[in-house]
Amino acid sequence: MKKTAKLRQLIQSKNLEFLMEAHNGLSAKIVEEAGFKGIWASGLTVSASLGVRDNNEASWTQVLDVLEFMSDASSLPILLDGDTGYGNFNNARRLVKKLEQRNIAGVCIEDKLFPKTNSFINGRAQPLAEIDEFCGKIKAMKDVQNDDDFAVIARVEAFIAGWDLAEALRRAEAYRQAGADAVLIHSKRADAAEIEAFMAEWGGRHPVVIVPTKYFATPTRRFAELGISLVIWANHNLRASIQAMQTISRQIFLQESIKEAEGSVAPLDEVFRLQQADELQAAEKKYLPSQKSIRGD
Ligand code: SPV
Ligand code: MG
Repeated sequence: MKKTAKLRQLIQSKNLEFLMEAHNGLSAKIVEEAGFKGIWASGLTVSASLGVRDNNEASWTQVLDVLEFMSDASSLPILLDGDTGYGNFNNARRLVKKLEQRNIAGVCIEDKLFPKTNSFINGRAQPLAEIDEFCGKIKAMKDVQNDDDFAVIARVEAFIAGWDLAEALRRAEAYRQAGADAVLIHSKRADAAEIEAFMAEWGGRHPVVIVPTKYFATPTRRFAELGISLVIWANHNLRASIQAMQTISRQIFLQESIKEAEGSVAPLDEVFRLQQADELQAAEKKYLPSQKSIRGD
């Protein structure tokens, strides 16, 4: 099945479905092996793994390069966190073209201004895009896609920017009418109160996606009861790897030895397995001339 069709199935499924964060080819493969059905290419974690901030410091073509490795490494559909679409409608529709060329299944864009700031950073109050302008962007993206199954998800940042439920609903409905395949309603509260209020009024009129990073204690079954379609676990692979790398780097620095570390890191064979080193060895047997014929005896 095409990756785009797989993502569409997840969005439209009657069951609660999940996307897991990945930020490079290796983590994409690990997400697939864990059993997930789809990948969230997080703006926060791709930028962090590149050593830059989640403020569009990595250019969109640099993000595309990372996505290409992720797409090659996994058969799972990838939903790109496309921030604001990296500009206006024209930049966003060009993004869609390039994503389709790289077999990326969909993109989520948020109604903020370029360059964006992460939703959880309490800097200056984050200004939102004009509704009409954002709707034009969604329409342009939907108009340019070649594959009908490619998904454009519209992320509502109204709660993040301090607006009320009425504004969140107004925006979500406008984005639905503009052609978005789902809406992502975001909240930075420690509980799911805003999500609950939104779902009560939304009335199941279109698929809803959430990112419960801050309201992590809410039981997952509650999301199913509310009628959420898709939950994104948005950053745990990056956060797990940061902790693991900090611990091992400190340990090796202090011990000036790797003897103690050996037992607490993945064996080298596991690295080779994840890289499918076996496949290359088999291919070499098939495609390279044998040593015998090279020696000519
Ligand atoms: C991301 O993973 O980059 C997101 C989700 O956009 S959040 O960090 O919650 O804004
Ligand atoms: Mg992001």
